[in-house]
Amino acid sequence: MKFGTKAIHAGIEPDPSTGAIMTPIYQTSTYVQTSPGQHKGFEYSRTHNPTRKALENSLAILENGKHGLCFSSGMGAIDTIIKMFEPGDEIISTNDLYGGSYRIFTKVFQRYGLKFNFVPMHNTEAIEEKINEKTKMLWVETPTNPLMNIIDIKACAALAKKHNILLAVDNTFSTPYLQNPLDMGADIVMHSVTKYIAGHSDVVMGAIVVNDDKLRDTLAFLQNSCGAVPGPQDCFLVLRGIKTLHVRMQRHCENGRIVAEYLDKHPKVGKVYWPGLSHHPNHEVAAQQMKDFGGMISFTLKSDTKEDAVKVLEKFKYFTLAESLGGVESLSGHPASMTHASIPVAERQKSGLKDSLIRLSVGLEDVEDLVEDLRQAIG
Ligand code: P1T
Repeated sequence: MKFGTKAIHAGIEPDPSTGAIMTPIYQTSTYVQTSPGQHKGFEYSRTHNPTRKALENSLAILENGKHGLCFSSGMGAIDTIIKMFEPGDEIISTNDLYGGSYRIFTKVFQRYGLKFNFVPMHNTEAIEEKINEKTKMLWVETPTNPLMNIIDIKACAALAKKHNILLAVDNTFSTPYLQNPLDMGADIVMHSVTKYIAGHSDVVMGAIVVNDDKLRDTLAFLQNSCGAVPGPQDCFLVLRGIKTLHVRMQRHCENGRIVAEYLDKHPKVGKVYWPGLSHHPNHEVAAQQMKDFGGMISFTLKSDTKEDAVKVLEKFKYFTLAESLGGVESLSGHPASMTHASIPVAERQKSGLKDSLIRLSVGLEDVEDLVEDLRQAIG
């Protein structure tokens, strides 16, 4: 089955009691038992819910995986993955990553005795240097948020295998339409479903997909024990969003290319970060592991000052200034003071995240209007 067909049909069965073609919103916390332990597969909605189950099956199939698990947010999914580890364990993470991921690693889990090493993972050699007998997992984001570095998933999988450690990939920016990390040897795929998968800026949700049965059981145990599950109404909205994921992603990529190429030629623009540009330092790896290059673009102005970046952000009409990404509408952001403000300045500077950086989530509007918005804002 091809991706678009999967997006519409995968994991979805007509409702067994009514034949409803759309999975109903099972707005229930509990399920009647005829005798203790005798039920129809559902006991309590923290553990299972039929609407959530349909979504988990759909996501597993889209990622070419065996098991899906949905969470109340992307952070809820990350929290559950990291809770698999013990004090003293070490995790190697990319040094350019979502500020909230950096925050939970350093401000929450470091307090419980876990150690995180941040390295520029687009340089695969830098990873191996940090691996020791305590290392338990590689944490990859690709493209990275917000600098759009591309990390070679197959090379990371080879390293993880060699050292008998796990490889987790935050696939939020790519979506399963653009790349499937499990096919490239990853053990865990994680998503902020809030973004492209839901696609309409109306839901906060996270997901994990794995192949290994034991890994699934450990994660499901932690999920059920700690409780970060999404409600059925949100699951319904995401099931609806998924049905157009392939069509939306095609347009995000098309519009992304036109916007990136416009910025790249603009005399007032300094650097453009988009993996589809042939001069992007990891363009070759991106071309190998991604179907297309996505709709996330960052750039700086030639003047390279925060003040000028803020002026542009204030002038946008369609690139609305807001956190988040991946919805039908275009958004803009200032990572240093918004999504990545929780990363200390010195760390941001080490990874190359400047105060002058502007991040765009290119939406599905007519691209002529988006280019005109850039023209009037940059001047
Ligand atoms: O917001 P939430 O659904 O909890 O997902 C967290 C998350 C995880 N991973 C990546 C790569 C992300 O980009 C995010 C959330 N990011 C934003 C809100 C943002 O504007 O970058």
